[in-house]
Amino acid sequence: MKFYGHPYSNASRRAQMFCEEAGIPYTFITVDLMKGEQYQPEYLALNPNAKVPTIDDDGFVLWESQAIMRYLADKHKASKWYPTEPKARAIVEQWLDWNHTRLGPEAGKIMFNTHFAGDNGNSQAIEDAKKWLIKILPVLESVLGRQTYICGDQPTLADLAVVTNLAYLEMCQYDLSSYPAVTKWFGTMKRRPSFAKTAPN
Ligand SMILES: N[C@@H](CCC(=O)N[C@@H](CS)C(=O)NCC(=O)O)C(=O)O
Repeated sequence: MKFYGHPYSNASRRAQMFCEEAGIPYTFITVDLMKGEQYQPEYLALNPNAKVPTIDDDGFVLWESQAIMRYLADKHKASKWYPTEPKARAIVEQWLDWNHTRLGPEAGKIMFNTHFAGDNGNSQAIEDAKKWLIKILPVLESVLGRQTYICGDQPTLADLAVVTNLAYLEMCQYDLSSYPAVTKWFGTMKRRPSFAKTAPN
């Protein structure tokens, strides 16, 4: 399987982390976002959004990091990571959607305006995102105060997806000290070999 990604992309990282966790073989192909390789016609033919990640699984092309995770988990029968029982699966879906629609956009804004935008970084956008995070992170704190992982006592796709956004916040020196349960879980997730293996170098 060809895996098109970029080391600093949190979206790329979450799907790559899952490949590592599930032992799915892949060849990582760097799409150099800084050089604009995502706009090359060959890449746009795979992913018209000009974003990473994208996979080419023996001719089956798929983009959107969390869709990639779901597809690979189903294909490789990784039900530990993506349960098949309807209620257990629905909870994983709930948190994946939460990650994509609530946490991800704010973490992305902070990361983009701190590290990627250079002199064009928008400090107001960072402040606005921080205001949203004050509403969003307590939701995570609450669930992790009751159980070890986001969906229960075992990590699932939701933990892999969410941890990549926490990693973005950490890269921006975001202070998590008001969230002890999140901090503890983040430490646990960071000790997984898949986290080190996919770290930007
Ligand atoms: N919702 C998409 C987001 C993908 C995305 O935004 N990727 C970023 C890197 S994190 C990207 O490729 N950006 C390149 C650009 O905007 O030019 C997913 O989860 O795969």
